Amino acid sequence: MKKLINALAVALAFTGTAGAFHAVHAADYKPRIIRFGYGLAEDSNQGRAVKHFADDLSKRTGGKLKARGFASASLGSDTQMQNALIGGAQEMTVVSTATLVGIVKDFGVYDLPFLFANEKEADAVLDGPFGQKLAAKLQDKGLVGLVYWENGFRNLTNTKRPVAKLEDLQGIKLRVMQNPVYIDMFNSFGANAVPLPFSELFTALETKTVDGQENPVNTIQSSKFYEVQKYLSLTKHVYSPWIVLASKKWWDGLSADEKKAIQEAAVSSRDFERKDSREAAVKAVDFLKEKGMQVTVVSDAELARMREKAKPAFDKFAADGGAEVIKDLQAAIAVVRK
Ligand code: TK8
Repeated sequence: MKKLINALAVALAFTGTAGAFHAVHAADYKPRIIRFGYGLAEDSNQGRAVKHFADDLSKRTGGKLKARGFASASLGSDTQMQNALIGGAQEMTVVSTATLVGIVKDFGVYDLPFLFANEKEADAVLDGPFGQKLAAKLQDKGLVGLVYWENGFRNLTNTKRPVAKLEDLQGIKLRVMQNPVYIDMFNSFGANAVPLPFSELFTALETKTVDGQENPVNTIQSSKFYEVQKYLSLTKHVYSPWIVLASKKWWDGLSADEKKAIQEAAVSSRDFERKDSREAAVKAVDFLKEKGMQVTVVSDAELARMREKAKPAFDKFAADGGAEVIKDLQAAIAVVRK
């Protein structure tokens, strides 16, 4: 190493040109600690992907940029972390896009039920112009949207009864994300929708403040909801994205090299996370059965009824300023389906 430095010093002394200087230009990385908060357990698809991001970023920057993961909402719920990022008190987070509606209303569009037919469609739309344009709307609000991760298709759990059809949901107190589309949708299904932050969900289920909830099977596993929930219905009613965010206040103070390294590590984490989540989801249903959950596969005919019932939620979102973004999303999906 010393030899190399000497050789470079000699080369520089001899040439002294800007060109030679450029050849030894070290990337501009300052030692930084990045607090990266997230809602799920460390041992979850979210936790594994945060770790992947941290390792990847450290490798790219010779250990200068260190992301430190804070699991289980220890830095706050999704919405609290969003506000901490806006204020500059926290550098990064990953949250459900559904919890961003208080900041950019259009994010509610992803929550309309039965939009994406499969993960491939979701990836193409989220990574393509539609997803990018929507993420860019966060900039004015103090957030930088880096990449989308997969939370996954959401399924229902509860303690009351197996849910095989709409009528079975009648009167079930169901925790939903703090988002009007979810509230309207589940109320229209006959449930009693109770908006709560995810960080309060396990306790709410345990104390029977609510009877049920809905989340992807990976989360039902990693958050141990099987300990407090008996019935699982495979409804796949919404494909739910997560979005990785940086504080704009903090981001604006980074060098171009630092931004580039973070962006590249974020893309790497996205590819890792989607693959990892999909592999885990294949095994999760069997795991949940082994833990004693009773699994109901909801028929296509019933899912079509649910879709029909959710129409008022669609219409309300459209009437509330969402018509344009629904149209754009449907057009983007149509392009992928061609
Ligand atoms: C974790 C949440 C979670 C989401 C929810 O912080 O709230 O139900 O699905 O993944 O973002």
